Amino acid sequence: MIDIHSTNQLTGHFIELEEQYGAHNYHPLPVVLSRGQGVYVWDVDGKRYYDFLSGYSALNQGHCHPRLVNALIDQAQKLTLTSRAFYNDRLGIFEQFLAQLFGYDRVLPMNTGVEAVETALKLARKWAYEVKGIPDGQAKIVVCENNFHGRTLNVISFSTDPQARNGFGPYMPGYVIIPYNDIDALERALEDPYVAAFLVEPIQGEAGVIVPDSGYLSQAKSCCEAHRVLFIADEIQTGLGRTGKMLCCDYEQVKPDILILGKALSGGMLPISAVLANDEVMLTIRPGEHGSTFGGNPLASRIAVEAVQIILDEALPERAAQLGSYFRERLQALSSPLIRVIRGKGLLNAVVVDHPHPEAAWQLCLLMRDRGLLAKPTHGDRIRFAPPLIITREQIDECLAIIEDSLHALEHISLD
Ligand code: IF1
Repeated sequence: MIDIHSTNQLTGHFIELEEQYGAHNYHPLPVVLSRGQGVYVWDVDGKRYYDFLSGYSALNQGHCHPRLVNALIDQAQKLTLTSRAFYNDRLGIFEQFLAQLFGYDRVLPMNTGVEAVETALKLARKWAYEVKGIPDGQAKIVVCENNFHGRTLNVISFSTDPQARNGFGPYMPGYVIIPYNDIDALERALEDPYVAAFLVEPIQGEAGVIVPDSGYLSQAKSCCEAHRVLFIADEIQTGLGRTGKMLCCDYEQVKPDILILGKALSGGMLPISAVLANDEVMLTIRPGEHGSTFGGNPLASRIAVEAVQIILDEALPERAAQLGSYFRERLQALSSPLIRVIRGKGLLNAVVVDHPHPEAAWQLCLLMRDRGLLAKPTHGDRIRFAPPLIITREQIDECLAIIEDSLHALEHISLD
């Protein structure tokens, strides 16, 4: 329940503005933010919070990283947009940097994550017809139950979440849905010669940070190779250090045929996404067949290079791995009766709240907010804990104290 009246006037004012003039496609936690720096955000009254959502992992580098702010300002004073009708002096540098870092021939830049997913799916279909030889219009893409890959009509066509999907039909055909973390199901699905690709999240984020069994990704990759099916990894959320490696697929030495990046590719500055692939796949799309006004603009290109360079320079994947294990161990050691499970890898973590009241997770988030930590529940009973990767051990300790105190407080309030 949003209790606007218990919050102060300024906060209430901004909440009411959004409620009155904004579409009601979100249900935000009642807190109004006006500043961010590093792991912290401040509300309109100057109260400071730890950000444990990190813009759904777009802020791996922390809020307003000084190097990103400088890159943004510097490039904004020179050139921001050319469209792809002309070349610019930043895009090629960005493409070369990303291609060499991840070991691919080519990069296709887009803006939002879902646009990059759409791009990968278009590439897979084009490859299926031009290279694999699937009859035109017959290509199928295999996806997993409880996937989250974005919100376009095409992508929600293969969602299994009724909230994301229902009421938006008709749906795009050509998708086969199998259970996640089930190699046998994948084997069976790939027996169909019309399958072009398998699209998968290395860890399912929206589903509540579902980490598949060790070996799943590498077996899935082998299975795809055996059937000449493209393995497409959606690393929009898991990539760029979040899970404790540069890519989550690195845990199993899996190199996707198509790699999708987004979110932290800009460190939160603006929407930047990218698709990486080798020539055999990438060159099936020719001039005029795909693109975007803003994709690959010089401002985005400049920021993306800086954002990834920060991840490398500050060794953020290693940091996420160490502090993530530490965080989960300490959280486990609280032995709270209100936490049913703790899941995660690196600093992509979630807990499932164990409480009979359906609003308990929401209440816990309000209690944590009051104590200076911001997190948001999903699917009713799950809360993700995913701070910026620049967080320190001392700050993690402080956050654990806040979480512990909030759990105790929840035990002692009555929900009805
Ligand atoms: C919202 C979730 C996170 C993603 C993966 C593609 C996209 C996303 C693996 C699309 C986006 C965001 C969208 C955001 C909530 C958030 C989310 F809970 F919905 F699943 F992070 F966990 N692939 N995820 O996670 O990227 O087009 O949004 O840039 O409010 O919808 P986008």
